[in-house]
Amino acid sequence: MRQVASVLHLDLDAFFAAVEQRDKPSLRGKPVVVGGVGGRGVVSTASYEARTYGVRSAMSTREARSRCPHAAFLTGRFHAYHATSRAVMAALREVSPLVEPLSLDEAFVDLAAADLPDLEVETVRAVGERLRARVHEVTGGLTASVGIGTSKFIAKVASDLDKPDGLVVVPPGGEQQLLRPMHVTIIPGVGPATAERLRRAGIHTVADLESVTLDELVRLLGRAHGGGLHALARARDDRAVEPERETKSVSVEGTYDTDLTDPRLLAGLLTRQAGQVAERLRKHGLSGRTVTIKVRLHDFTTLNRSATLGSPTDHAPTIGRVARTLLAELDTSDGVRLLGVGVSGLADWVQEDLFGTEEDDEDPEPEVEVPSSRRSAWAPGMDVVHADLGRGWVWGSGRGVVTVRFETAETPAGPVRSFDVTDPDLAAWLPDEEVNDG
Ligand code: DCP
Ligand code: MG
Repeated sequence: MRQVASVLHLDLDAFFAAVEQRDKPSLRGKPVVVGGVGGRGVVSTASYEARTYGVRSAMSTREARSRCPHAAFLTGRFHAYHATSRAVMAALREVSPLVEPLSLDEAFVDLAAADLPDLEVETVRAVGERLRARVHEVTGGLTASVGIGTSKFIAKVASDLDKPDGLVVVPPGGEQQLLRPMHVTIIPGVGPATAERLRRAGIHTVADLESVTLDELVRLLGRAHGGGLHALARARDDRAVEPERETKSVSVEGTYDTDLTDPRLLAGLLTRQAGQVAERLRKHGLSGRTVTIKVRLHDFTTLNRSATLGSPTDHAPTIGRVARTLLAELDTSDGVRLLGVGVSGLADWVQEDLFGTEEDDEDPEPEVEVPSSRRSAWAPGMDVVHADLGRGWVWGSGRGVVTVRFETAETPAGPVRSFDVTDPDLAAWLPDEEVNDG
């Protein structure tokens, strides 16, 4: 725990839903639910308007529909979330070089490494307010909640206190007063199992926990965990803000309209993507040691698996082989919606192969044909472009008809038009793919 409140935590409000409301003006101020829209779908997040009806992250979409039938139910647009996240992280790095992203919408910033005259409460509060305004600006209108305190623990607790669109500074010395009435699950590392064990010992609040001796806690939870909780109950947290080393990567991914289940098709897609990754690596004179696959399952769960090679490669067959091996270890029997291959840990040179030439492939590249049901699977929320009417998004589809609302972040709420699902003038819209960070 520091003597000054110099750890800042920022978390965007209703992140995916806020991006959707930004890009779909007709949904601003309305209930929006983002997640799996199919029968087995799960809610990723809900706008604050939808939360007043009791819709929550991780709830089944079926339950969300019954609680808030008039909400817009949208599938996710990860390209937009990634681009927005990059803009936010860049804004944070303008303040301090020490930024530790925790997820797409959340990061710690070490204000001790910022160029500030002092770290008094009023000074850091002003930084927090400026940062919130800057995030609003660079994201085209998203709001963020900020917490500032003497440790990561306190900063993170604080950012949640006045959500959404809030700022809370916990002054040095005010930590325990803040924590004492809170439930023990506020402490990082106290999950349901630990909370249950504590409950059985009569420990509910942080104040209860504080009154328990170290020996007692170690007896209850073991040395490491017990010792950690004893310290955190007293707001003692010395974890440093650790900026991620920038890990550049080259990746290719594809999203599919239907759940792909055929293992040969999936392996074929990975092989083709590995070839595209290798081509880009060579074009940029790069090679990397870590091969990653990304798999989004039917229920919206996204899995990343990676393997690190002994030396950097830009060799398509090698990348493909590793990617297929990684995929074989996952259960994809219920279907895959997104598949991607990336190479990271990049070096701008390729290791000479000291053990002779690499074989230029054992298995010939398989022909892959993704069963395209584009014509019948316009997912609600997805970006489209019409030959005459320009850009818009899928409002809904069924019975051979797809309805599109023509609007973007830069336009007012736009008109709705319906088309035959096979209309050749209508196409899915995606931003150009590039070499991307992380
Ligand atoms: N997310 C998800 N599945 C979950 C939880 C979150 O896909 N079970 C995604 C959607 C969220 C984003 O991660 O928009 C950020 O998660 P947060 O927990 O920060 O939630 P929000 O930003 O949506 O809301 P809040 O205003 O509470 O921060
Ligand atoms: Mg958030």
